[in-house]
Amino acid sequence: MSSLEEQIAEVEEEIRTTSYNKATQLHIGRLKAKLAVLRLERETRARGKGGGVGYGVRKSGHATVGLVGYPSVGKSTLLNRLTAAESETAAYDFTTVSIIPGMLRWGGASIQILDMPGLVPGAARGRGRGREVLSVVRSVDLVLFLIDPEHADLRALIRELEGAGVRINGRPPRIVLQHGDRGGLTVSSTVRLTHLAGGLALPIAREFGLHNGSIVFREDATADQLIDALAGNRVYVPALLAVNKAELLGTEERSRLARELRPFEPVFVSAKENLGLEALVDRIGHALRFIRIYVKPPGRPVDREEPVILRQGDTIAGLLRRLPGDLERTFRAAQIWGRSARFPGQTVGRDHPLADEDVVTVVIARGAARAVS
Ligand SMILES: Nc1nc2c(ncn2[C@@H]2O[C@H](COP(=O)(O)OP(=O)(O)OP(=O)(O)O)[C@@H](O)[C@H]2O)c(=O)[nH]1
Ligand SMILES: [Mg+2]
Repeated sequence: MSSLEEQIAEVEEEIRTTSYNKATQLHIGRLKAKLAVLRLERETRARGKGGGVGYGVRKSGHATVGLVGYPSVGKSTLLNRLTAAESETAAYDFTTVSIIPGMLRWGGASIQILDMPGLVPGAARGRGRGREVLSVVRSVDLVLFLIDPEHADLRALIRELEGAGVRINGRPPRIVLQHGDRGGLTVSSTVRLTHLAGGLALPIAREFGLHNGSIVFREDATADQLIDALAGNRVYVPALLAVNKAELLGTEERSRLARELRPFEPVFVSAKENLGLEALVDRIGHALRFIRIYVKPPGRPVDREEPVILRQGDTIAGLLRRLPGDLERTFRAAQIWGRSARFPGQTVGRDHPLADEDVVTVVIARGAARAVS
């Protein structure tokens, strides 16, 4: 074990064994910050070694889903059922040793599913193919956790992702940080702070080397949230949960598992017996929040046959990237009809967020060749 690993293990151990109360609050906050800084250092070193770079898979389709679970829960069997992929499956652990992509159609959208090596505790330290899996997880649009009745410890899986800076089903904390050169550190808030009242934020910020500047809380954040804001490299990924090998479960066992797994609402499936897969695909499709955009070329009717598939939150800029021609350069404005329009035919710019079934006409700069045809 390198000394960095030892330091990480020591701090983890101290956090685990210190009981949390008013008197230890400050100490624990500082320890958590220290741990986060050490983990960042580990990431930086790992990147320096170039580990896992060749592991990258080309993303394709309209969205990418990563299959995450312990070894042998049936990830590859599921991928093979859902797509035309042929990922090796076997009754022993670590059958899959690289990232295997498959493609799934849902409505008009194509969804890329990535089968991955099984995740084991200690993945963030580089156990198994952990580091590579975690780096892929950071880039997917949705995580599909797969567990089975014998490997049902979802919490430990989530902790593993959290240790690598992945936040499941969360959103970034509403904290605004500003670095300065001098004058010390000021903390202010637009709401009443209960978790970090009484200057608790300062020692945490110092662990990250933030000594000058300001922290503005726009929500009653916890120490963990402040640490996330300070670390700055967190990714926020939505996730679904499926329980495989469900043909082995009776009704009672299912309800017990479902209770334990709250707030997740697991989909029970059997990849082997082909059960529950349609429901699972529907959940995946909905979770990805696709929207359909119809293009109306200037002076011509709307093309209702082939919508452009985007995702909720995407803007005109995202649409331009999907259309043929050099629209990103020649774009002048867009006209829109539909739910995102304040009035029919509203003129909007690149930053305008689109809604499902909007109709869009792209207006290009005069003199530029007509690109939308
Ligand atoms: N009973 C039952 N067994 C299944 C089911 N799905 C997969 N299996 C079996 O579980 C074993 C492991 O399946 P894999 O698909 O290789 O599992 P994996 O999660 O990809 O495993 P790793 O690649 O090693 O991480 C195989 O023997 C499968 O036949 C299922 O729905 N029910
Ligand atoms: Mg596999």
